[in-house]
Amino acid sequence: MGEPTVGVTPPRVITIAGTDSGGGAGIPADLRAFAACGVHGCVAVTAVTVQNSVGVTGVHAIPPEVVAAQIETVATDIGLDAAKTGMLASRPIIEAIVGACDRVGIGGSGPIPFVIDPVAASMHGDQLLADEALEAYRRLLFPRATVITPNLDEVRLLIDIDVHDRTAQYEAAKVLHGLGPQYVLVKGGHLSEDTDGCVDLLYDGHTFTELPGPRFDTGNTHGGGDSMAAAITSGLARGLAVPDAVALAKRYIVEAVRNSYPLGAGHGPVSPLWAIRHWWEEPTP
Ligand code: PXL
Repeated sequence: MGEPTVGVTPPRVITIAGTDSGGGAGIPADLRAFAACGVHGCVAVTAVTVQNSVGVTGVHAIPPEVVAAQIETVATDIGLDAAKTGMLASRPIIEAIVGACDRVGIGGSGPIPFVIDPVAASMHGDQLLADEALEAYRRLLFPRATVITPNLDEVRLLIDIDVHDRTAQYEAAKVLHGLGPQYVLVKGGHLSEDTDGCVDLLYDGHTFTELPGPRFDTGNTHGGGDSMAAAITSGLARGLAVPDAVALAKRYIVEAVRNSYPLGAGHGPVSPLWAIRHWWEEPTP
């Protein structure tokens, strides 16, 4: 262990994302992952979702200028070492985010690393993004991204490639990299025919890196993608290079899924705070 860090400001990050009233995905997941990874998490809310473990019954978007103002207000006072996006809801919100990010140096040629998790739908298939906003992801956000982290459903929506095997996963990574991000992480969690476990694929335009991991037989993976992108963001805020931040996040998310739990009648969440289980499982002295 190093020196205690009491009173020292931790790395600062922001999630630009939607709420989840069921507490499993979106901002609740991001903030738990940030806490687990030892960074200070700020928030720009894009939408309020009405949902439980069974599904999403309402989506209420925040005015675009309010989303932009949250980002700028935080960046100009607290400061930011990395940023991530989750559910962005609509094209006008994406356009407002791009303006704010350009003004404060998030992504693109700015100094603040930018993780784009292109959230399009919940694991129940409920739509979290307007159809016309996909084009804004490709044209406005991906060229500014340090790393993008699509799952295979998002790959299909974004570039119309149906990934059923590793070869197609490689092809998807190449096509997505052509849209401008520095790194692409094509997550393999939805490749259920994969007998090798759960292999995520990182590509920087030159080198492919496979990140293998176990596959757990659980329906309780709500918030898994969010937590992983939040862990990558935390690693980047700590100054890690992208491949190291992604490798750390992979180890982190495997444990979060291993510790997932049932909740309600539908899909339960992963456990972004698995690492501090000893706090509540061991008796207080
Ligand atoms: O896990 C993707 C996601 C992100 N953000 C919000 C969500 C979900 C999935 O349901 O509800 C708000």
